[in-house]
Amino acid sequence: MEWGKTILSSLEWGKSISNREEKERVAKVISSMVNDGDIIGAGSGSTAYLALTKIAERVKNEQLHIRAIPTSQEIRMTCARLGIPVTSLWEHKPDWTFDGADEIDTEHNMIKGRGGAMFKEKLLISSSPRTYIIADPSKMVTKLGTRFPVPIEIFPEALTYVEEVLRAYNPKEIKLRMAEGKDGPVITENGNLILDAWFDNIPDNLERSIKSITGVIESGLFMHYNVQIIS
Ligand code: ABF
Repeated sequence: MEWGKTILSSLEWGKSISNREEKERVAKVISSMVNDGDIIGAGSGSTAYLALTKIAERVKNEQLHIRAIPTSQEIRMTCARLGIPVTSLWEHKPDWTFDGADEIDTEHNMIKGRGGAMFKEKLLISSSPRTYIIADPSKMVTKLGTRFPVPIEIFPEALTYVEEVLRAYNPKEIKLRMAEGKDGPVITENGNLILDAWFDNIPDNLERSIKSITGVIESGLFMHYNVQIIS
């Protein structure tokens, strides 16, 4: 088998991306921001995927030397397939990060984590001096929690305890995220479970309150982060 002519190189992802035109547009804006030598935090999801493909075109055409820090294994594989070298937070601080989102309110608070990678996404956004959130207009909401629950990554054996404590914050519903087409829960890249919690109201301190529960690794609530929205 010739290295480079493998299953990885033949994969064609992103064929069924919704709102593709809008996502391509914001992806293009991100690729235009890349400078030679940049260390870039690379977010997950289809919009981030499209941004990476556009960045890869510039890297190839303009012989740019950049490195990406991926927020998920899927994006790490995408980088490998597209020929974008990767590094890690052990070795480099990102110059900037781009990522997608599920919901963004008028104050730029966000719900992320539909793909289950919110822990690493939050780590990269927190480590970056600048973050751009690329979102097609369908992601803008007047109130967080309208269309998506708050995802919460938890240590597996903490399931019952975390659920009990979470109930004190009056969620409408809490569900264990199940793997599509399987009779089992989603297991994150970190070996954990995800609880999806629906709230009528998401006060400013909910992110901190959830994070303070023993057994919670991270939530997909991003309240008052220093992000610039590209929509
Ligand atoms: C990541 O990808 C997640 O935090 C968010 O859940 C998702 C958005 O995906 P898409 O760009 O496909 O809508 O950013």
